[in-house]
Amino acid sequence: MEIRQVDEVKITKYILKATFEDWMDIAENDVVIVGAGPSGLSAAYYLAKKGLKTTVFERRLSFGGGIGGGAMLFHKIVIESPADQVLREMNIRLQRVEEGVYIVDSSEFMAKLASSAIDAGAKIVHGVTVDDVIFRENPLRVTGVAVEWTATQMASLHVDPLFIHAKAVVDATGHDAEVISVAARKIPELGIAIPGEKSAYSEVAEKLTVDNTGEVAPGLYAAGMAVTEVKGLPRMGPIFGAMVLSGKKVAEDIASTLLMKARNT
Ligand code: 48F
Repeated sequence: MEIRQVDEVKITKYILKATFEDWMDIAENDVVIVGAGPSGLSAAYYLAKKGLKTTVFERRLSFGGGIGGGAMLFHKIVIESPADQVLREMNIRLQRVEEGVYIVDSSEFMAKLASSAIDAGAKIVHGVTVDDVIFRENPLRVTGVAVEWTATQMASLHVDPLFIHAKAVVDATGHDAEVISVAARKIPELGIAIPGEKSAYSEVAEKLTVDNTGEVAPGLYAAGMAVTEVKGLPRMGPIFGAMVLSGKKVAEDIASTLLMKARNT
């Protein structure tokens, strides 16, 4: 086998050129999603399918958020209807255990959620932490995010972030609702009060989480477990239907708002 020889500096230049072209492009977006867990990836899939320019920033070097850890590191996930429809759309295999309740393999769930979002046209950038938002007054609105390398943060280096514009920002960071928390603290005019997540009550938590998914301040949306934190709802544990349905709902809300605005301009 003849393996093509590539000079080291060429490798460097190809990587730098392609990366900087990407960053120039993703500096302005229709939607920025923070977190590549189940809610963020589902939202990215549905937003990109609608033709909206969607970038996901994920602080880790992996996909899936809490999916991989499952419950106590067990690698099976419970999904209930109607979320199974979303998984079927992504060719994720389901094992029925009772009417409307299914078991899914966590690695397949993570991989196919991510590949579905990417194939639909979403961009996912790893190793980047969102540590703040951008806002504008008159009208008061969140207009983007501040991003920093996760590695820089871990090293506690004093480095300024870069800023990224978006017409809508989705906090899909999970239990800590990191983006909405920082916006609530630093922009009190947004009037966001965060009651915090309640203890587990799975039977009601799934529906409440999906029903409460949406805009929490102009331009700033909550999906997944960030919703339970921001709205003071109970947690549900290792059942994931609400996570993908919440991602789908936030995508539909944002798409209808942005597409309506585009029609009216
Ligand atoms: O935690 P995570 O999976 O959030 P989710 O989509 O799903 C929650 C479930 O996994 C589970 C549950 C369901 O029953 O309770 O916990 O709401 O994924 C959140 C992702 O966001 C990343 C984090 O690494 C994870 O992959 N993340 C968190 N904060 C930031 C971030 C940040 N500031 N910047 C970038 N990524």
